[in-house]
Amino acid sequence: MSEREVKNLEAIFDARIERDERIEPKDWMPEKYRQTHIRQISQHAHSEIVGMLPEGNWITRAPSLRRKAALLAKVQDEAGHGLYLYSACETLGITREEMYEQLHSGKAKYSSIFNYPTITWADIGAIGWLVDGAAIINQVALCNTSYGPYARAMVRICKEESFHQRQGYEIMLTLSRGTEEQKAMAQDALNRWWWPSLMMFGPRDEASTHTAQSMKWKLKRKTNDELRQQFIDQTVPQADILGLSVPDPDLKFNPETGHYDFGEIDWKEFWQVVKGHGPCNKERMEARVGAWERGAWVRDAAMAHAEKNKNKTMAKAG
Ligand code: BYC
Repeated sequence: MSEREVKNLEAIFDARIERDERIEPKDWMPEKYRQTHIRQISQHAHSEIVGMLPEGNWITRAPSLRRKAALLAKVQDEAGHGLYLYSACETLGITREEMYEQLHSGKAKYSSIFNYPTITWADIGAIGWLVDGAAIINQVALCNTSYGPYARAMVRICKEESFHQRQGYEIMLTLSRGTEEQKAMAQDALNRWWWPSLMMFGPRDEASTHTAQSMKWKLKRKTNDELRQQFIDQTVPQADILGLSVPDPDLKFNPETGHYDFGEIDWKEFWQVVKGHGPCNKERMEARVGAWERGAWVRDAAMAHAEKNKNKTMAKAG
């Protein structure tokens, strides 16, 4: 294709984005748009799958049958979200195996939040309330993203995610209205999950490599800082209802801006975790790579079965 033809196609593409039209898999798109989407959607899928691990840790120890059933369903939903997202990403021309390889080799990232340990049952409440709460704020904005398969996956995921957030909040409510010990457990979980939850939204806008371009392509509808502020404004009043205190001495409602001012995030910790040196990075990767290796015989058997069926069908037809 000549340079002029590419320029023409780019102009048509930009105009479609401007008109808020959805881009579909067979449409022409700039190579950088495709690559950026592969990066973000696959990392999102990996986050869902790795995100099953900290919660999976509590399935056998949930305090009642009701709690266990709800947690099992939540973790299963997360596997489903991962699958929708891997499928959406495959429409951009990358295979599932390539995506797994990128995760297992450390080339692809996944959300920093899943590199923290789940020490007590209250952590399951805090994850639902804060982590799913942060995820919804990010994902509601993504329901309007410009790439069709990603936007449609997000609509479905958000519906399930809002249920996850409520089940987490209900755990926190029960604990915070329970014994002194239970309330202390809930406060401790909030203390440990608050700052990592704020980090989920990514670096400050001025330090974000991709935000400016992703906003132009309408992949991102809001910036990292805008979403983080929205999360804080929404969550602080919820902590008040629980009677728990947010571990930030600088947190204060600012009547002039109508938003909460908040303290400085420990960006050194954020980048340490992103680069693979968080408390559980090694453990999470070992779990994923181990599952892939242990599952080799299942994949081989499925392929052999498919091959056998294909031969049978061909023999019948022939
Ligand atoms: N953790 O230029 P930036 C869930 C990386 S799962 C790790 O701002 P971007 C759930 C970033 O990738 C929810 N890395 O990037 C599941 C980039 O590095 P690369 C997961 C991070 O993409 C189970 C570099 O830092 N949600 O809900 O414009 C149980 C510079 O950042 C993080 C999604 O994935 C981080 N927190 O913006 C419970 C949402 N932040 O790629 C719940 C979809 C940044 O150049 N993703 N980095 O090597 C997004 O919305 C965007 O990708 C982000 C980052 C806002 C996360």
